[in-house]
Amino acid sequence: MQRRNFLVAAGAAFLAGCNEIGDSAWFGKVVDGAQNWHRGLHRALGGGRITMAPEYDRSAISPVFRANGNRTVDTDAYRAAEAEGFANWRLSVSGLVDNPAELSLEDIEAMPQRTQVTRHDCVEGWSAIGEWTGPQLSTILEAAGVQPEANFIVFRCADFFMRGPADNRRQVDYYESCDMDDAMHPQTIVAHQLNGETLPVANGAPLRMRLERQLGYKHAKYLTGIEVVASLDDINGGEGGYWEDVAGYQWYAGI
Ligand SMILES: Nc1nc2c(c(=O)[nH]1)N[C@H]1C(S)=C(S)[C@@H](COP(=O)(O)O)O[C@H]1N2
Ligand SMILES: [Mo]
Repeated sequence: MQRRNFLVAAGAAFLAGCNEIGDSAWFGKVVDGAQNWHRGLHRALGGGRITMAPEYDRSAISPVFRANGNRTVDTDAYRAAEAEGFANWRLSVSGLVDNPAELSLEDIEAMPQRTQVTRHDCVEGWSAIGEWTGPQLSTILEAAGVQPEANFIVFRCADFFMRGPADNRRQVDYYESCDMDDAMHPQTIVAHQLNGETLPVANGAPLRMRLERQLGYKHAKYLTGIEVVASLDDINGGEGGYWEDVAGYQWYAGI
């Protein structure tokens, strides 16, 4: 992955040479930290256009969409929610918004929907193509009225991993985040269907994120909340995601 990111960045640097990378103010901003450098150059590949993840024909859909990480949520509350078909599941929209909300699945299904057939790439070395359906995150954020200080969206999840030595096990919640560019990207959706069916529990029922330009671990499953924040510093471990906090994964996992 490291090498791939490097190649993407190197390719972008090359292409950007024909563009406006010489502009010192813009370049200064982009090279402000290695991660921002990668992120800026990844975006520069599109020459200012929105870069879209490839979309496929339905015939390319994988016969089985593998599940990875947590395949269910080990709490009584989740088991009860599953038993009632997630009828009372709520997605909270909170933080730096004018109109905080608690959205039901009905609310989410009543919004304009996007369906996309995309390839999911996991860092562990497998990929699968699936068709995802749900409202664009931008629709939800526009309705919520994002305030000007907003810089990131935090995705809260119902699940967790137990970590630490046997005598000091602690529950560490899964979460993820993205910047406003990815949040407003047309392919960033809150999915409630996989391959035309209700999202299976193993794949994050009843709601999971799809952030198609980034690696698998960014696509938060068992979504309970969308939180609009100015900084990630005070959120959980401060690195912007579960794997980023516990294992040093890159926050910007562009592919
Ligand atoms: N809440 C939550 N989201 C998660 C995970 C998880 O364990 N919990 N695993 C991540 C990883 S590493 C991958 S590859 C994908 C797997 O999605 P899938 O189970 O639908 O294949 O979900 C991501 N999102
Ligand atoms: Mo993954």
